[in-house]
Amino acid sequence: MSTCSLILLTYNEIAGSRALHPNLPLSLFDEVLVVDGGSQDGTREFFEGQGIRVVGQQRRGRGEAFRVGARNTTGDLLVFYSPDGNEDPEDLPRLLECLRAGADLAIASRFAPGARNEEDDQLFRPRAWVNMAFTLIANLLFGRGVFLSDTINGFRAIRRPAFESLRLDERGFPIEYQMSIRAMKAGLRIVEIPTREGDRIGGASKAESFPVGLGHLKVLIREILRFRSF
Ligand SMILES: Nc1nc2c(ncn2[C@@H]2O[C@H](COP(=O)(O)OP(=O)(O)O)[C@@H](O)[C@H]2O)c(=O)[nH]1
Ligand SMILES: [Mg+2]
Repeated sequence: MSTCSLILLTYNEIAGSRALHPNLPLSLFDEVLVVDGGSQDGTREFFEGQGIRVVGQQRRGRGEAFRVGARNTTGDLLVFYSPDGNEDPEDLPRLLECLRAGADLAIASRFAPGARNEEDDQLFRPRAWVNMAFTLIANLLFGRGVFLSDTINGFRAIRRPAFESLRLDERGFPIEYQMSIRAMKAGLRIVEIPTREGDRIGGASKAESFPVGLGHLKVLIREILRFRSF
């Protein structure tokens, strides 16, 4: 059977890490690794205290963290999880099942039927709308018959050979968008599961809307200019 690695992505995420660690189904994984972006709030020490291996980053950014995670693990299946409260640990086995059933990339979608995103109880949902617009454009330009509802959520699992074949080079948050677009271009088998996005448990988001939105736009333009290659 294929081996699987759980990769936790953290940057000053102590409150969420403490609260969610007991709920993580660690026994499902052959290996668990924390990639830490330079936390100063004890996140790193917390996980080390739990006997979990932690690696740091030489270069900053969440995109870089994905690559550091892949490089420092050996599993055939890679599952990325961010312990900030947004991602439901109960989805972890479901993402794994998708890969075991043959998907190359499995995404926890905040916009699929039955899903919830953090702005759902608001009338004004700027973040959701911008996300959905980027996803719509990606589908229209790069889709291969399957309509994805969330190309941007970072809660996802991917086969290692697929991850490597996409040659992702984005440094920051838009790594997930780049991964989804390139996976569509490459004709990979992409599956979504509906997820219920929880509220952030503590600390602050590191994703500032404006620069991160601009970063997504840059990824999109670059992938358009490269047409079907990357
Ligand atoms: N390793 C690493 N993790 C990061 C970095 N930036 C953000 N994260 C983590 O990625 C997850 C998502 O970040 P967050 O700021 O909540 O983004 P949002 O959910 O889009 O608001 C959290 O667990 C962060 O701690 C980084 O540069 N390196
Ligand atoms: Mg978050």
